[in-house]
Amino acid sequence: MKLPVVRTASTLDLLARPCALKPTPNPSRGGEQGGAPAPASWPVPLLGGARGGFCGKGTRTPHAENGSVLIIVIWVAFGLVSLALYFAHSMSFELRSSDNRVATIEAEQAIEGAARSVSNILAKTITQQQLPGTMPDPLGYRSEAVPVGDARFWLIGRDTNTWQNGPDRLTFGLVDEASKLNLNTATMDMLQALPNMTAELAANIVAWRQSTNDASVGGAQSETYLRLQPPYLCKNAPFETVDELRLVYGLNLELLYGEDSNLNGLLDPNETDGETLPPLDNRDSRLDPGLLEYVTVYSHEPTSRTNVNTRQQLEALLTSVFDSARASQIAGRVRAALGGEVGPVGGRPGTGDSGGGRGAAVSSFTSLLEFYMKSGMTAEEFSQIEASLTVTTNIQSLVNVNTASQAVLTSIPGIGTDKAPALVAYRQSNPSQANSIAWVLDVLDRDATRVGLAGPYITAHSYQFTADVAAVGHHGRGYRRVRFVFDTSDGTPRIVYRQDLTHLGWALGKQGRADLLVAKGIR
Ligand SMILES: [Ca+2]
Ligand SMILES: [Ca+2]
Repeated sequence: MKLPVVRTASTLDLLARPCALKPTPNPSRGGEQGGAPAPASWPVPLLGGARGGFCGKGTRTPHAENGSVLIIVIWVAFGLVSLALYFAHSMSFELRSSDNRVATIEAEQAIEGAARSVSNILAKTITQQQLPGTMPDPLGYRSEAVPVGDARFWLIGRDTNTWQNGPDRLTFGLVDEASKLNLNTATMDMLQALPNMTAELAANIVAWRQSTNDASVGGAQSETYLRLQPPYLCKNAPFETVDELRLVYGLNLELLYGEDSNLNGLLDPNETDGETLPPLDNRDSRLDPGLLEYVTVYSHEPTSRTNVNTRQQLEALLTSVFDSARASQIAGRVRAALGGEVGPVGGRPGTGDSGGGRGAAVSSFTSLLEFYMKSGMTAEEFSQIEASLTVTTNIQSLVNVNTASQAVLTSIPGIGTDKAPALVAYRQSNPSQANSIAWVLDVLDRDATRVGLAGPYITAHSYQFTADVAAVGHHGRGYRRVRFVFDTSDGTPRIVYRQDLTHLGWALGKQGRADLLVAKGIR
C-alpha cells in the first residue's frame, strides 16, 4: 500500500497561495476507500472543519486539510510552551532576586549587630582595664566570620607592624584612629612627610582648616576655589570628616585612595596589574595606599588630666599611686629638672636610674617623654600614671606610637626616616611594653634633641577606634560594608561617624571568597 505523501511546505503554500491548490485524482486511494473519485469541485475546509473556502470550488484534499490543522496545533502548542518557559524563567529570576534581597537584609542586620558588639567590647575594655585609653586586646574578641543568624560579619583591620612589607592577607580587628595623623593638628612639615605629598598639597590642607584667610601660609584660598566649576569657598575651619579632603584643591581620588581602591589594606589582584584594571598601580606587588590611609580627624584625648607642670597636682597624684618616700623622691627630681630645689640623689636599685634630673633644667616640660626622662621613674612606674598626665591645658591630637604605621611615624619630627623602622622593629619584639611611651626613649637613644622634637606629638593611648564592618547574608550573598568610628574619650563608647562603603566592592579578598565557598559547600 502506498502511503499518502503530506508536504508540509504545501501548508504554507496553502496559506500563501490557496488558489493554486488543485485536487489530484488518485484512483488507487479512491478504490481502497470504496468511494468514487473525488469530485473536482470539493470545497476547501478551514479550521474546525468548516466547509466552504476562499478559493471557491474543489481545490484541496482532506489529507492536506488534516496536515494543516496538525501544524497549526503544533505552532499553538509551541507558543504555549514558550510562554510557560518565559514565565518559569521570570519566576526563577524573581525568586533569586528575592533571595538576594533577603540576604542583603540579613547582612545589614549583621552590621547593626556588629556595631553593638563593638560598642560592648569597648565598654568592657573601659570598665575592666585599669588603664584608660587602651586598645581592646585583638585576641579578646572575635573579628572574623562572626555568625549572626545565617549571616556573618568581619571587622577589617590593619597590621601596622607588617604594613611596609606589602600585606598579602587581610587583618581583622578594630583600627586605632590615633595611629594616624590628625588633619586638624598636624603641621605642614608633618603632612608633607606623608607618602605622595607635596609642599603645595600640604599648604592647601593647612589653608583649608585655618580660621582666617592668612596668605602667609600659602596654599589655595577662596579665590582659587571660586574659579572651580561649581565654585565654592575655602572652608577656613577644622575638618569634620576625612572625606572633606576631596574638596581641597589639588587632591584627586588617585592621591586619596592610591592603589588601595577598596580601602581594605590588602593588595587585591586589580591593585597590582598595571593598567589592566583600575586603579592605576605600579605593579610592584606592594600596596601603596593613598592619603586616606594615614589621616584622621577623630583622635583626641580626654581633658581631665594632671598637668605635670603644676607642682601641687603632680605631687597629689604621685602620693596616691606610690608610697610616700618614692613619691617625694620623684617629686624632688621633677622640681630639680624644672630648675627648683635639687631633688634627692640616688635612683631605685636595679632600674638603671642613676638619679637626679637629667640634662639642663627646663622652665616647663614640653612633653611627657621629656618628663619621664627627667623624673627618674622606671618604665613600669611611669606606665602606671602616664594615662593620667598631660603637659598642657590644650591637649592636642597625638599619634599612638604603639599602633602607628612606619609611614606615619616617619612624619613625626625627631623620628623621621632614620628612627621610624627602629621603632616598628622594637615594638614588634617587645609587645609587652606597648602600654607606655617609655620604650621610645631607648630607641631615640635618650637624645634630648630628638625627645624634645618628637615628645609633643606622641602618646601610648587611644580613645577612638574604627570598626570597618563587612557582612554577607546566607550562602555568602548580599554583601554589605559600613564603617563606624567610635569615640570613648568621655568614658562611654559613642558612634561619631558612619559611612556605607558597599560601593567600593568586595573587600574580603580572594581568601574571604574561598572561605565562603567552603562554608557553603559544608552546608
Ligand atoms: Ca585593596
Ligand atoms: Ca604598588
